[in-house]
Amino acid sequence: MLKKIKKLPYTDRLNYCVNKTAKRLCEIIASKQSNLCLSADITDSEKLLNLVDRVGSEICLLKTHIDILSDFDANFLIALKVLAQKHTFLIFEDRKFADIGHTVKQQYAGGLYKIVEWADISNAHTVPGPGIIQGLQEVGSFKQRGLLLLAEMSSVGSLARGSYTQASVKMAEDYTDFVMGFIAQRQLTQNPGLIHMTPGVQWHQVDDSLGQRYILPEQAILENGTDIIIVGRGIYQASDPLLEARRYREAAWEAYLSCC
Ligand code: S5P
Repeated sequence: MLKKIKKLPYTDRLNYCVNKTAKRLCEIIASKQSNLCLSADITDSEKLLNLVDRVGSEICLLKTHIDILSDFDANFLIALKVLAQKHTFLIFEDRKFADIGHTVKQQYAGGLYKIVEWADISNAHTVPGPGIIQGLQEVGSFKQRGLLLLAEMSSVGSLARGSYTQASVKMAEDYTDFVMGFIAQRQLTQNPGLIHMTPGVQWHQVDDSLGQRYILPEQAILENGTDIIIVGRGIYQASDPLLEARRYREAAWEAYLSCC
């Protein structure tokens, strides 16, 4: 018998969110009835923009890996922002910062990508300790950005588990004005103001050849209690990405509603 985790509707959850981006995300989720994040791991900017325009109606959040684009230029970001407005979704740059505060601050604000200028959300490993949050916050809170902590990973043999995961939860709870939630495989805290996002979600495969492990959308939400599913290859490699995105959105939304 499946043990369901109880959830509040997103319209109520936003009242518990301290971080402004988390609140905004809850509003978008509720109005679009979508707790689906597309992981658009595409290396050609035109193909990426076409994909996002096609499936934008289905997603609350778009996750990018800006450094895999082979033809990056600033116009790409302008076009991406136009699509984010057109379809009403937020942008999450999956940068996975992992250095000391002083260094990540420069990586977040500067370099080629100037992530803080355009990404509503980014994420960080907790391995360096709370200094990484403090460094990113010095840049990000000024623009009311949100940070996700990688408390767990989807891949086989991940070291992010047990006391590491627990310490990451404590770190999030100490910085709720900037940290808006987690990348994790399951719900880690009862605090409804922190949002859990789960990658490694797919219907058609259980793994890939490089350690990725997949669970089903229903499993992620009903059994594991996550809030948002992150789907990449399951959508952009489908013969009809829009249809497939719609199926993931509907499944994830129904699953979430049944927990409320
Ligand atoms: O634990 C993790 C954390 C992340 S952010 N496992 C992951 O797979 N990811 C990211 O989610 C990964 O970098 C990739 O962009 C996406 C999963 O893509 P898919 O094609 O396997 O769905």
